[in-house]
Formats: sequence, structure tokens, C-alpha cells
Amino acid sequence: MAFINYSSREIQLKIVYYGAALCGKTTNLVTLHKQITHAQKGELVSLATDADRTLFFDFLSLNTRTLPGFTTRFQLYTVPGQAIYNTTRQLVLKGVDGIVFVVDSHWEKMADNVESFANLQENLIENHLSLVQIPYVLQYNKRDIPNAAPVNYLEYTFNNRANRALAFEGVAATGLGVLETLNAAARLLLAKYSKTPNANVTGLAQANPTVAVPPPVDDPRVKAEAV
Ligand SMILES: Nc1nc2c(ncn2[C@@H]2O[C@H](COP(=O)(O)OP(=O)(O)OP(=O)(O)O)[C@@H](O)[C@H]2O)c(=O)[nH]1
Ligand SMILES: [Mg+2]
Repeated sequence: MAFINYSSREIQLKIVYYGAALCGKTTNLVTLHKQITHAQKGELVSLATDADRTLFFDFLSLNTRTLPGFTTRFQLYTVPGQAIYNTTRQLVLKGVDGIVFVVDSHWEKMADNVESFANLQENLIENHLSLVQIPYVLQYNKRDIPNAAPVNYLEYTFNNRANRALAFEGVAATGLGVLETLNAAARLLLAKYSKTPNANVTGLAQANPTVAVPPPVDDPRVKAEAV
């Protein structure tokens, strides 16, 4: 649920990266942390890891000035993908505004991906939520591996519905598709909250959701804006 703080003129939106173990959720946040300009990001916090496996969650906060007069703070979380940490996944989903579901393109990981997508929907129900109301995007990650499943197969498996979700091919390890995925999720959220009649935030209706998250640091537009 979006959190609006009128005194600090700040809107907080929570985006959770969800997906099977080792699909690349943490790598997405690590890459984003590298790509986004210093002025707009907080520290990347990884709470409890064991040999690079997430045991609790990762957290990265990004500030943007998308809505006039307000700082929009996107709070990005990852869940631990390993099956045994389901209670933690349920906790991390609390108050979620948007979801990035990361699919591992490995053929051998299809069953894990499908199970994780079903687990996401079950855990949303536990939180009295569903994918009907929570904006989400798909990221088909690890497109660089030699035995990647074809995108049309992934589309058929994870996106075969009347209301198709936005889907992006990614190589989180190198950055391909990482910012695009986050931008799409951010735009969906801003579009959703701009339409909320009782959001009651000056300027929200004029929000320009096309600049949700700034381009990478080496983009001259960012340098010009960074104070
Ligand atoms: N080839 C390739 N490897 C990737 C890519 N993205 C992530 N990886 C690798 O996949 C492994 C797992 O990545 P993580 O980001 O830790 O996966 P995770 O989803 O956070 O895993 P859990 O925390 O256990 O749920 C690491 O060795 C990454 O370097 C990618 O796009 N291509
Ligand atoms: Mg992780």
C-alpha cells in the first residue's frame, strides 16, 4: 500500500522482486545499484546471506522526482527464492505495491519457475492481495545462457492470459533489460496511483509516469540534473 507522508512530501512505493531460487533477483538489485546515479539511491542492504543465497531479503531505496512537489521513493525488495523460506516471502510481500517476477530462462528451471509463480499467487492471497490488483511485470532473465528456453515458450507459460503483463528479456548479470524492467513496474504504479481518486496528492494527476526511474549514471541528462 503506497505510503504518503505529507510533511516530508514523500510517496513510498514498494516493489518486490519475486522468483525461483537463483533466478537472478539479487543480481537485478546489485546491477541497479551500480547503474543508478549516486544522488538517487540509498545503500544496497542485503540482510543475511549464505554463500550469496538470500536468507531474508535485499533492499534498495531509489528517490525520483516524478510527481511535482513530491519525492517518490521506490523501495525495492527481493525475496529468498529457496523453498524453505516461505514465511519470509510472505512477510516481504506485506504492503507490496508492485511486483517484478523474474523467470530463469534455463530449461531445467521451468518447474521451479512455475512453482514460484504459483507460490507468489498463494502468498498474495495470504496477504489478501492478488495479481489482479497488484501491478506486475515479468523479466525473462539469463537470456545469455546457451540453453535458454525460447521467449514464446516463456510467454505461453507465464503470460498466457487476456490481460497480458509487460515482459522484458534480461541479462541481469550485465544489466540488459534491468532498468527497463524496473521502469515498467514504476510506470504501472504511478499510473495506478495517479488514477486513484482519493489519493489526494497535489499534482498526482499531472504525474508523468514516463520518467519514473532515471537513466543510468553515464547518461548526460542525469549528470545535468544531479546536484
Ligand atoms: N548467465 C547469467 N547468470 C546470471 C544472470 N543473472 C544472475 N545470474 C547468476 O545467477 C546466480 C544467482 O543469482 P542471484 O541474483 O543470487 O539469484 P537470486 O534469485 O537472488 O537467488 P536466491 O537469493 O537464492 O533466491 C548468480 O551466480 C548470478 O551471477 C544472468 O542474466 N545470466
Ligand atoms: Mg537473492
